[in-house]
Formats: sequence, C-alpha cells, structure tokens
Amino acid sequence: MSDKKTRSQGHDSLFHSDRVKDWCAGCGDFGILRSLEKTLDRMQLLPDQVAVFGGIGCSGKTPYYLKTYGIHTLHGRVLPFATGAKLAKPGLTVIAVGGDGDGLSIGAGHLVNAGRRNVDLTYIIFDNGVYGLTKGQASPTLHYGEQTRAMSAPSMLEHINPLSLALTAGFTWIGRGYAYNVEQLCDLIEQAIRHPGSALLTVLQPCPIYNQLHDKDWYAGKDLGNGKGRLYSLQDEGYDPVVQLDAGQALQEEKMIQCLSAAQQWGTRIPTGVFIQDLSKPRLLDHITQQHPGYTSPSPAEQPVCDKHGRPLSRLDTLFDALSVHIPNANSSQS
Ligand SMILES: Cc1ncc(C[n+]2csc(CCOP(=O)(O)OP(=O)(O)O)c2C)c(N)n1
Ligand code: SF4
Ligand SMILES: [Mg+2]
Repeated sequence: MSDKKTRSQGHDSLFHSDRVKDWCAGCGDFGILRSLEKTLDRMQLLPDQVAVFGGIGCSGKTPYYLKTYGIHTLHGRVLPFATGAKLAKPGLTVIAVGGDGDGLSIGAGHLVNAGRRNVDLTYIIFDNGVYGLTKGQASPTLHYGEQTRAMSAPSMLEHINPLSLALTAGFTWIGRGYAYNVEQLCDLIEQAIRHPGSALLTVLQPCPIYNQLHDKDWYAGKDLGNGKGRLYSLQDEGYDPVVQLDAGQALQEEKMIQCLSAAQQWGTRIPTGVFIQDLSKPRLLDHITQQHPGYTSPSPAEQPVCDKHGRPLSRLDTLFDALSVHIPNANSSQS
C-alpha cells in the first residue's frame, strides 16, 4: 500500500477514506465507521497492517470507507474470508464486519464454526433488526411480534440472540456496543482486537429508515419517562467478564452462566460492554504451530511461490508423499 502515513486532506485519521459514503442520514453505521477509524489510530496501527472484510448489506460497504486492505465479500461468507486471511498472514489485524441478516441467517453456519476455531480475529455485527439494503425485511434479531415499517404483519418468528449464540459457538470474547456511543465503542473495539482469540462484538445500530421501533429515542428511553436510558454498561456495575488462563472448569462455567444471563436482558434495561473474555482456550494458530512448528516462519502469505523465471516452487508429489497416511490392513476391512 503506497503512502501509508498520509492522511486524507483535512481529516485527523490515517484510516479515513475520501470515498462518498452512501448511507442514509442519521444511520448508525457512521458511528461504527468513526469508531473504527479512531480505534485503529489510537492503537497506532498503519493502514497496511489491517484488513477489513465486509459481508453484503449496508454494513458490508464498510471496507470501501476505510483506508486499509479489504474485500467486500459474498453474502454470509465474510468469516471464511477473514479466517483465511488471518491464517495466511497471522501478523495482520483482521476485522470482519457485516449485518445481522448477513451473519445470523445466511452466514449463521460460518459464525458457529468461526467460534469453535477460535481464530484471532474481530467480528463486528451491525445489529439494526432489519435487512437495510434490501428495503427493511425482518432480520433474525427482530423479536417475535415486532413489526417494522416495511413489514405487512408482525414477525411470527422468535429472534436469535447473537450473544448467546456466540457463547455456545465458542467465541472467547463477546461484547455489545451502541453505534452512537463512540467513546465506549472505541474501547470495545480495541479490547476485541487485542483479545487473543475470536471476538464477537455486536453493535446496536439504529436504522432510521426501516426500523422505527428501535431508534435513538427508544434507546434513550424517552418512552419510559424516568429520565434514564435503556442502555447501561456491565462494567460500570462491577461485572467481571474474565476467565483467566488457569481457571478451572467450575469457574469457566460460572462465567458462561453469568454471560448467558446478561445476554437475556432486553426491554427496559439493555446491557452493553464485555460479557465474557475467556483466556483459557488456545487459538487455532497455537494448535497449528504445535503440529507444524515452521508454519509462521515465513507465514503462508510470505512464502515465495515461484522462482525468478515464474516457475512454481511447490512440488505436489513431494507434498502428497509427506502428508500421506498409511492405514494398515485398510483393504481387509472392506466387504
Ligand atoms: C446470496 C444472496 N442472497 C440474497 C441477497 C440479497 N441481500 C443483499 S443484502 C441482504 C441482507 C442485508 O441485511 P443485513 O445483513 O442485516 O445488512 P444491513 O443492510 O442491514 O446492514 C440480502 C438478503 C444477496 N445479495 N445474496
Ligand atoms: S437503510 Fe438503514 S442501515 Fe441502510 S444506510 Fe439507510 S439507515 Fe443505514
Ligand atoms: Mg441489518
């Protein structure tokens, strides 16, 4: 990437892109984008040290709007791209972004499997309760009985809770932020990036065009008439999410139950912050380097693939010989 320390004119972030952002006025996506810019600056990363992968949806456009490496991938497929990039070049800071529809319906299988792999990446779900890009159909996070602007009838389906799904899938860092609380969101994004393992950060993201139920005023609790907002920070109330490296199973289960219980809260009080951080589980890269000690020296993305004449350096026959498995009497068990 050329000119990696050059800021866009008149802008304070190294990661700011001059591209026109075609999100609607007031969209929560702007708050998430700004938080990403600010956090990457604060962590003193450079644009060529970061790769951002987007799903399909309004949210999926984020990689275009950040000056980093990035790919606008396929609907529901952002996590396989991000996983591949991290395994190919472990030194890269890898962030996957996408909508609640992208990640929790068509991409739900990938979400579950990314959790169990515990790959060192950050997945940010923009949770607006609708399919914004395709004109406001209900997304999996919309609750049973709710009816947003573009729906002809209330939802007949129960919602999916991304936090409890992520917990059971095996994500080792799970958090929730709010798109208009940039200060807290920056803090959460930084923690998610620094976490050694798979981090899922779901961000409550008002979509003022299609979701009139969960707008800025609703989150601010204006309808409650008690002068308090709906959102509160778990950490402000002394909630400790950390499972230490040497925690035993009992403590780990205790923290999982605590996380599940907090994830269930919704309505008049909605928790934000870190729900769990489990430091006791090895990452996929730890397993890989244990089996293949030379895996990161150099990493797959940094290995030469051809000689100076363009001839491939890989010898597939040698590779197959090295990886072949001999099963004694394999033929005798066949009927
Ligand atoms: C395979 C496939 N199916 C359907 C679509 C149509 N489509 C585009 S975006 C989208 C949903 C977007 O919703 P969400 O992920 O919540 O993102 P948002 O727009 O709300 O940010 C759908 C169904 C598609 N692009 N590809
Ligand atoms: S449709 Fe909703 S989510 Fe999409 S850009 Fe507009 S306000 Fe944002
Ligand atoms: Mg959405």
